Amino acid sequence: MARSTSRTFSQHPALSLDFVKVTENAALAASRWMGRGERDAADGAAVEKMRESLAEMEISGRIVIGEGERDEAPMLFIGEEVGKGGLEVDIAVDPVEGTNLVANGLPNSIAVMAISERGGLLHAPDSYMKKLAVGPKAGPYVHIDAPVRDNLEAVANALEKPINDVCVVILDRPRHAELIAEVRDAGARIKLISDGDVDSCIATAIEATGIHVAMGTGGAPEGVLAAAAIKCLGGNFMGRLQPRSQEEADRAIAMGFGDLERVLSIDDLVMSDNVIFTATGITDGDLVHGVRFYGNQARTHSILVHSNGTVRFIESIHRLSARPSAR
Ligand code: VTB
Repeated sequence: MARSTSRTFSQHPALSLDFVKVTENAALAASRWMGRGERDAADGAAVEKMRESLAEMEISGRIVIGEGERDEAPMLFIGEEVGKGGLEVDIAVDPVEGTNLVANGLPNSIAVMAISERGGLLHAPDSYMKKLAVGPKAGPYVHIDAPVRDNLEAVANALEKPINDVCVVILDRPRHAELIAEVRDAGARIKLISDGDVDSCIATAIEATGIHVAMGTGGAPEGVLAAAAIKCLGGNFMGRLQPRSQEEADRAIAMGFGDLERVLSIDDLVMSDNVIFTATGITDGDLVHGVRFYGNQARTHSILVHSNGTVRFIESIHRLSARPSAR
């Protein structure tokens, strides 16, 4: 029977575990493609499983961040309705965050999903976003428009560390040459990543990952996904759209972004206080382990964060003989 739509997530604790199954299934499917050099196949497999799993859920879900527009994406397109009916939710997905990482067997690829009540997640255009992510302690002391050195000093102070213990994650792209030079000049450490900034942004908000700041420009939809988790974790995330072309700028304006220069706070990106975020590792990463196959089983590792402040790391063992479709 469909659940009442007037309830919230907190009244449906079991639902959040169902969401984990969705990213687990996507990660299991994508992991079969690890290192095979076929990013689209990895993505396709994960998308299909994610959609199948969402279809089983007692939700009236609407995809607000997905695989693209209806005409370019056969599944999990923006606006697609998912679920059997029930709690009305908006859903942001990235079935494989880091398709190149999976294709090359590199770390930090995850299957990701954020869920909120209707209207709770910014409909980010498929464009770039300048990002700044930090954890709860440093959260109040940084600003995306502050000089890099000031932000890093503020983080070091908040964490009671010397600046040369602070680790900043940056996507390894030519567009970040100046940023990298500024971070080095300030004396902080850098971890350059080839892809997958959602994982790194979230890692800033979890102690003992060894990652304290994420900076630079990456995908805007990925920014909303990361912000959803960071909001639940009490950290801070700020963004600013960075369209790559006039066409992208026009599109953003058509989607309702009046002022493209505007700083997007975590509450602009994630308007709801009622959010669930889940990610399952495909390859090993800073947040979670990747899928490991052994015997006739696969082990997945996921993170589930809830806006009530609970963070769960979930290790699941899947008997593959009982899951023919995951083979
Ligand atoms: C960004 C980043 C993602 O792809 O979207 C990047 O946010 C694409 O950037 O995490 P480039 O156009 O510079 O390659 C990811 O790394 C993976 O989706």
